[in-house]
Amino acid sequence: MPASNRTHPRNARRSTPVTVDPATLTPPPGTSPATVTRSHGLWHEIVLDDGGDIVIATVRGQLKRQRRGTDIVAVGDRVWATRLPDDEAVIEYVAPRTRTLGRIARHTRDVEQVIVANPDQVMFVFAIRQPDPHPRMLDRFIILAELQDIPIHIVVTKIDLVDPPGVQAARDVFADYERSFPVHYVSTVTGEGMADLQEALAGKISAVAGPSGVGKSSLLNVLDPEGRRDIGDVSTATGKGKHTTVGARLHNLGNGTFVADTPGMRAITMVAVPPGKLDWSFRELRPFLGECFYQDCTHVHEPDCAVRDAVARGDIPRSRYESYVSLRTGDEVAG
Ligand SMILES: Nc1nc2c(ncn2[C@@H]2O[C@H](COP(=O)(O)OP(=O)(O)OP(=O)(O)O)[C@@H](O)[C@H]2O)c(=O)[nH]1
Ligand SMILES: [Mg+2]
Ligand SMILES: [Zn+2]
Repeated sequence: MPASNRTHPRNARRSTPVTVDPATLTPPPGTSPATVTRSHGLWHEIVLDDGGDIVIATVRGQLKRQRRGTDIVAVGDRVWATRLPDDEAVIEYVAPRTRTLGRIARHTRDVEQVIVANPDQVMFVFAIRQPDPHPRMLDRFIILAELQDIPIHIVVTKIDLVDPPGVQAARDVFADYERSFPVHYVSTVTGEGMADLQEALAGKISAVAGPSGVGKSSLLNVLDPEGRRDIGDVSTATGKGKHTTVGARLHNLGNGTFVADTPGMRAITMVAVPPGKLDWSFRELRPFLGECFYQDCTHVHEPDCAVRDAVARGDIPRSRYESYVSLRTGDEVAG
């Protein structure tokens, strides 16, 4: 929009003009870079790069009109803001996202719900007990991350609860996943595995996601004892946490390490996988795609299927293949 269009007195009063053409968008002069650590609808908590001050920011009205089809500002976003008195600020610019962990819009008119913006990786957290691991749910989480090109780690918590306690018994349950993903076995009670997890998180922005009650907030409390997080009580009759986390939150662990705690995710289990993307989103299948006799092979019943041959040889874990088949033949996946 040319400057001459900004003659309305209301616009003239604005101290920092915002360019409207997204192609030419750059942070307006005089604004300060920051990272969004909490997002609450109309207001956002941001941490300024310079000095690390935490301020509460609203979003410049003009920005709201530019960003459609997605959350305007989400936890993890890089923003540039004008500081106001009283630890307040106005967000003037949001950098394009490298990637997002979100609930995928089913229709083009749907608004994508961003859970965490710009994660370097995602840690999918499941407990070995209380609640029992749910591999089919994990498989759907994995699809979501694969579709959005987010490197995946799996974190198995509460390894103090298996008999005998420790890594070995838990490893048997997640052996198929170890073939394709880094799997970290931890206990916040004994501290086992926590150093290894810390190493995987160092210097990165990680989204931590998983069902309610698996111990996501507990992990954060061990990694950053100064932060105070609500820990749920899974001993209630429903098995659901009482102090369940509400809304994603980015925790600054220092040295460029950020970890986003997210509320227990059941909703993202309903993944709308774009047609043709399902087999690719199971990374174990990728080496064999395009090798089947039929070009449009679904790898469910066709003869001369390279995927089914690989399963028979043990080159693709059978449980992961069965998960693929149930999604391919079920009604939850379109195409
Ligand atoms: N035995 C054992 N219990 C744990 C461990 N980690 C967490 N817990 C317990 O598990 C329960 C749930 O922990 P939270 O950290 O609140 O779980 P959450 O994943 O943040 O749950 P939501 O916020 O509801 O998504 C609490 O009672 C914790 O004390 C662990 O390593 N071992
Ligand atoms: Mg929590
Ligand atoms: Zn096939």
